Amino acid sequence: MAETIAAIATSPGEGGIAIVRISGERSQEVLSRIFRRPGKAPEAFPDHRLCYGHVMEDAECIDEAMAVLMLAPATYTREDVAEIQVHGGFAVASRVLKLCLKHGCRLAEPGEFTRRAFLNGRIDLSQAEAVMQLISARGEQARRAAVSQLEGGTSAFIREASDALYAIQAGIAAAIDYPEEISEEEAASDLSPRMLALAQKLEAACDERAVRILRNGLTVALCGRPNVGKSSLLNALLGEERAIVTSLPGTTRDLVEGEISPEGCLIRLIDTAGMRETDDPVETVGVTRARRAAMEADLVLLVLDVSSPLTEEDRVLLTELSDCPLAVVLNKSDLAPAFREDTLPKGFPILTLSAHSPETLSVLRDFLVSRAKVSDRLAITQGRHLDAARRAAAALRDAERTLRETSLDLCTLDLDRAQAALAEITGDNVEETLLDRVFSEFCVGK
Ligand SMILES: Nc1nc2c(ncn2[C@@H]2O[C@H](COP(=O)(O)OP(=O)(O)O)[C@@H](O)[C@H]2O)c(=O)[nH]1
Ligand SMILES: [Mg+2]
Repeated sequence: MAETIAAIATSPGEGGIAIVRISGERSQEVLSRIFRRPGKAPEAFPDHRLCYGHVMEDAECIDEAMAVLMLAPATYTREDVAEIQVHGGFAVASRVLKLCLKHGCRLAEPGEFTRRAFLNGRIDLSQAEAVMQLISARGEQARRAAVSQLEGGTSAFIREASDALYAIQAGIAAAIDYPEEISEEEAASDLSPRMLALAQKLEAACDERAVRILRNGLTVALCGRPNVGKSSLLNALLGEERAIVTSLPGTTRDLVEGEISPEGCLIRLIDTAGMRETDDPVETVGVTRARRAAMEADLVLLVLDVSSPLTEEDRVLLTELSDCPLAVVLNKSDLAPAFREDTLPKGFPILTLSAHSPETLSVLRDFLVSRAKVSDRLAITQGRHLDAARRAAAALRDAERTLRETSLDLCTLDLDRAQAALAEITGDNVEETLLDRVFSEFCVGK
């Protein structure tokens, strides 16, 4: 951390401005060497104030720019930080970065600014990860969850669990140290329910589906036999002609994807090849892909054409897909119906609409939103945390069993394991390798 690091903090490509960020002890010195303010001495740079000037390499002007020096500790990394705002575009920003490197900065690794914020104690590990989650958030719902984690939502939940665990560990230690005052039975009858309650609380916070939806959105596969209107429905939901629609069966042969975000909930729609027996080799691959998409989806919409009688293919699909999270869409409601809704098997939602009448789509949109919404009060919103919390809960259950069946002494090992798993989430005493893994997923400049 003794090194001063630099990176382009804005995304590559053309934009209004690009920001080159520097962090470390030499930030002020580097800034004063490369940034000139008209009529001002280079060393008299004010703290936390945006200044106008020019980025200079010797006598050459690289760009007209704004710069700010922020002295520690009130900075992102808690080190001295300098940021130079230049005109957006790769040529200018990379030239300024090169200039910083020439003056002794080292190119920052992915996530290194945030890693320093963590190592300097400004945020814990789950908050550091929230930064990246926030950057990659697609949709309002994912943004809200990331901000809540950044504000310490996950940390508070985990620290509370960790405190409860410390209290249990203290109870065990007291029983071991004072066997004449606290019998093993007394200790077990007091502590065993507390271990189970804590395990349960952690397990309840582990909502795998919610975590997946926050990360990827709700994945919805549009399935059905050919010509029922799957592609028309995709296009109608997207509001654009994404997939090819014709009256010929077998038009869609590959997966066609699109995204919508009604009410801030990201929904990934996947249109598939109509499922049928076919000799066409291309279509066969398409049908295999369609099946896989259905198996992997969070929700399968089985589209039926209400204007023609149910076919054997429809019935087979109804059975075949009944193991998936399924809803049936009765499409082409603008035409005269050829069968009645109550003749369908029971056990899944049925939505009637027409891909040709946009005003009928709101039922489907509302239904998708209801499936894509996750609780506002999720304590755990990331896969890594979910895995660690599950391990902590499992270790607590082991400890409880050991306490009942074996001995006080041995259960301390399980409790230590539980505590270590919780510490992985907040990043207390974690190993370098874990940090490397977490921060390698960051972008450079953050
Ligand atoms: N009348 C009517 N025709 C529709 C509707 N949806 C689709 N179609 C027609 O049905 C045919 C097949 O549509 P398509 O979207 O390609 O079906 P897919 O094979 O399931 O993807 C096309 O001629 C569409 O115009 C609808 O809601 N009402
Ligand atoms: Mg199609």
